[in-house]
Amino acid sequence: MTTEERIEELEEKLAKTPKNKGTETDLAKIKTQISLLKSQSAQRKAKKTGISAYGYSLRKKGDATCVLIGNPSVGKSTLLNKLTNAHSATADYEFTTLFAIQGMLKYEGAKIQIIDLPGILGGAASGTGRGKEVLSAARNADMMLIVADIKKPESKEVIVDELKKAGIYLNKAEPSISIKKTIKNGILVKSTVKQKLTRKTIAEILRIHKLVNAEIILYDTVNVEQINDAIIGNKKYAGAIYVYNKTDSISSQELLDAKEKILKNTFDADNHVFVSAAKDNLDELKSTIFSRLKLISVYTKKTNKKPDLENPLILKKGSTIKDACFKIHKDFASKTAYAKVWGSSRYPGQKLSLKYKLHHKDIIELCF
Ligand SMILES: Nc1nc2c(ncn2[C@@H]2O[C@H](COP(=O)(O)OP(=O)(O)OP(=O)(O)O)[C@@H](O)[C@H]2O)c(=O)[nH]1
Ligand SMILES: [Mg+2]
Repeated sequence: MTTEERIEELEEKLAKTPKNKGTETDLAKIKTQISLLKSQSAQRKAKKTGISAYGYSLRKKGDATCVLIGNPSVGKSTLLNKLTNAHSATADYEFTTLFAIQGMLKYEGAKIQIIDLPGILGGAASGTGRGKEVLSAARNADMMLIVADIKKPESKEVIVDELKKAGIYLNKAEPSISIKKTIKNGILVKSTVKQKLTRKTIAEILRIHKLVNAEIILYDTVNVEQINDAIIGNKKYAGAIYVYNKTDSISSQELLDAKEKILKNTFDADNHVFVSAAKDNLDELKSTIFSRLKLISVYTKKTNKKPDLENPLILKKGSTIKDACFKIHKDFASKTAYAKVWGSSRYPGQKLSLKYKLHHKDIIELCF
């Protein structure tokens, strides 16, 4: 029996098993066996075909990396050229871009690397065109800019689906799960929150992965799939912005109707941006990219000097004064006693400890 046949057999078994509390462990076992077989088969295929992101992936640079991904001819290269200093060839025929091309978007002092990828079609994840290589390059990015033509908005779903098949989850928080192999005592299940799955079921899942002695700590309420993902470790969580391009090619009434239809059933309207790469200045898209990457700019100043507004420190939202010190120089954190903060502090120049969480556009003066 081939792996594919075995997966099919297990999927049939899963469909036939009644879903209730009494069958929870059995269902979890079948799901886990399917996950395991699928990941083994994917690994084997990747080895055989030598799939790599060669020619499609570029080294990460700057404060964060975004990729432009979508069907051919939706305007990805036009967007890259407009957002950055890059010159990626654009043309009105499909598959104009054949390799990854990069540019740097400078916004609020941040340098955001944008990578233009070749267009992909439905079926990319299972090997249509150069789809697999493109999806594999997309995995490295912090954020996906999923581009669709406003006249074919449903093509966004095709791309989301392909990314999902390639193991990339969009705009979802990664559940916090820690798994450690131990030397003895079997399987220990710990949880800081209430779980729907029983300890017995969770332990069975680990056993199928051939973990005999291990400790699993769950910091979130999780399902079988999430535990499997954490053990297999081949899933990627990334942010996504859905960019509907070529708004100039339809009338303003058609645009209103299209927006209403697209946003009607979404929970995350903030992640949808409507642009004309040909006509707009793309300010809204730039600010959405910056805010969804959860970056903040923090300015530094020296004693009795004005702050340096030209070269802010770019930090992840939630960063502390200590993180800011590290970004300047790795030795700075141990040398700094406290910092004076202007902006989010209670009063200008308030002295705050290294644990203080900074906000966008704060000004700091490090004191030794
Ligand atoms: N009307 C209009 N045309 C656009 C817009 N953006 C891009 N185009 C045109 O659409 C065609 C395709 O644009 P590209 O930027 O090459 O598209 P792409 O997504 O990079 O295509 P591939 O590299 O083939 O995947 C070109 O003729 C562009 O001039 C837009 O906002 N409005
Ligand atoms: Mg292109």
